[in-house]
Amino acid sequence: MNKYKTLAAALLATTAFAGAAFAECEVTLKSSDTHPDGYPTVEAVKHMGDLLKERSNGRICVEVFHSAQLGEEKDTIEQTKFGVIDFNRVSMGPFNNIIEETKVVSLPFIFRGTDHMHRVMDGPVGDEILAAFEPHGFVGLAYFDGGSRSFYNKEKPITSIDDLKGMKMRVMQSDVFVDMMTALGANATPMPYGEVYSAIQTGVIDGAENNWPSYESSGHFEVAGYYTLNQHLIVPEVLVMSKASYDKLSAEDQALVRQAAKDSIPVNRELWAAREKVSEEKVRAAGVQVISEIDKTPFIEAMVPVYEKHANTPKLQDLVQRIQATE
Ligand code: GTR
Repeated sequence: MNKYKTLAAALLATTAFAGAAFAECEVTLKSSDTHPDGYPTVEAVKHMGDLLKERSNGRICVEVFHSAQLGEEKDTIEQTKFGVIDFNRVSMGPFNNIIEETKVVSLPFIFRGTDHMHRVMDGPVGDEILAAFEPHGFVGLAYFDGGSRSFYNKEKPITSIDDLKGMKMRVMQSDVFVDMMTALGANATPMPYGEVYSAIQTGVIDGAENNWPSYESSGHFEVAGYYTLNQHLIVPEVLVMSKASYDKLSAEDQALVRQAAKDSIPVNRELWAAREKVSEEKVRAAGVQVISEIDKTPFIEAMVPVYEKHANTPKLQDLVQRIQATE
C-alpha cells in the first residue's frame, strides 16, 4: 500500500468507527472547537456529551470536532447561527461585533482575577449576558475558563508600554481588541487563530497575546519566545447552541442540554487549572523568556478611551459598574 492508500484506509477506519459510535443515537449534534483534543474546553464539551447521552438514555449524542476541523471561530459562529453546527465553544472575543453585551466582559482589566471572573459570570451579570445571545440566534449555555492573556513576540522582551510602540500584534477579530492595541501604541492585526503561527514565522506580525495553554498548544512559543506577564485580559470562553438546533428539541431535551452544559463547568475549571501549570512549565522548559516584573498601571490607564468607546450606552455602563462592584 502506498502512503496515500494507507492514509485513506486510516481515514475510512476513523469514519467507520465514528459512525459506529453514533449509530445508536437518534440525534447526533455537532460541536466545534478551535483547540486540539485533550484541551480543557474540548474535554468539557465531551463531558457534556457523555452526560447528555446518559440522561437521554442514549438518544442524544454530541460529536466534538476539535482542532478547527469545522473552521475558524468567526466562520463557525456564522454556521452555528444557521444550524449547520449545533454547538460552539468559542471565546467571547469573536462575538463582540455581534452581541454588544459580550464586549463588557472582554474589556481589558475588567476582572481582578479568575475568582472575580467566576463570581461575576456565575451570578446575575453572567446570566444576563447568556440571555443576550438568544435574539441573535444562539442559546448561551455555559462559561468556561480562559485564564489571563499576556503579550508574546519574537523580537524583544516587552518590559513596559513603550516597548509595544509600533509592534505588529495579532488580536482576535473584535474591535475592542483592535482599539486596545491601538491605545497601547501597537499596530493591531486582527486575524483568525489558525493563521497566527505562520504569520509570526514569516514576519507578517511580531507577536500576539494569549493564555499559557493556548500559547503552548498552538506552538506559538516556538516562534515567539518572549512572554510578558502583563495579564491585560481575562476573557471568559462561552459554549453556545444554535437556536435553530435548540428549537428542534422537545422542552424536556432542551432542559437536559442546559443542565448537562452547566454540569460540565466544574470539569472544565479543574482541567483548566491543571493545564495552566503544565503549559507554563512546558514553555519555560523550552527556553521561553518570561518577563514577570511589569508595572500594569500605565496599561490600565491607557484603557480609558477603550472603555469610553465600547461601554457607550447606559446598559453597558451599568454592566461595567456591576462587575466592578462585585466583590
Ligand atoms: C484562545 C481561546 C480561543 C481563541 C483563541 C484566539 O485562548 O480559547 O477560543 O479565541 O484564544 O486567540 O483566537
